[in-house]
Amino acid sequence: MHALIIIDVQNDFCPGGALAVAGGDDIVAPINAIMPDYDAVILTQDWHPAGHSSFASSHNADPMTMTQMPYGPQVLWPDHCVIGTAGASFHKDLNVDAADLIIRKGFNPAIDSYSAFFENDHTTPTGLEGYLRTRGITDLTMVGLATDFCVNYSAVDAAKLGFNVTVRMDLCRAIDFDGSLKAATDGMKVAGVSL
Ligand code: VGL
Ligand code: ZN
Repeated sequence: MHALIIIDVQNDFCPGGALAVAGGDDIVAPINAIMPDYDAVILTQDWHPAGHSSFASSHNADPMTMTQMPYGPQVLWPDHCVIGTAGASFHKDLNVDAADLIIRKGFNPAIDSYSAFFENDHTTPTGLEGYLRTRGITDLTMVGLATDFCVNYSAVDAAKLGFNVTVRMDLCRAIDFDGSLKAATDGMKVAGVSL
């Protein structure tokens, strides 16, 4: 059984959004087109309470600077994907109706969650692993935003958990902050992810 996991195709990560990824909206139509090819379609949704600890505004810091959290280094982002806002909604053209499951992440105020499987402490699970295993899913194809953050962390965690993981780089777009795209690509290869 093979699932398509569509990471964070939300307005704030598309052009015009708070944390816009260049070309983020280019991937929407081709992602819709491949949905019927999979046994399951899963969407993830970045979903932060106002004042989230990953927001630069919560630290009186500039966006795109680093801070130290109890769980390790953390990029401080512009406020984005705040629960219930238009920025947190899926891109209007994404075929949300085709999804079997929508998994939200990042709602714990104290911990960011790039990965669809674990929060950034690398131990708090989102529950997605159990969902996939109980549905007999062994193979995952990942697409979405952003290549170097949420797609990367999700793909590496999935590979570590023993899933066969493919990332469709043509259906992802990157933030590419401070060499993050190269680091992510290298890290995914080392983890055994097919790119
Ligand atoms: C993401 C930064 C902060 C992502 C989410 O979806 O890649 N990046 N929150
Ligand atoms: Zn976020």
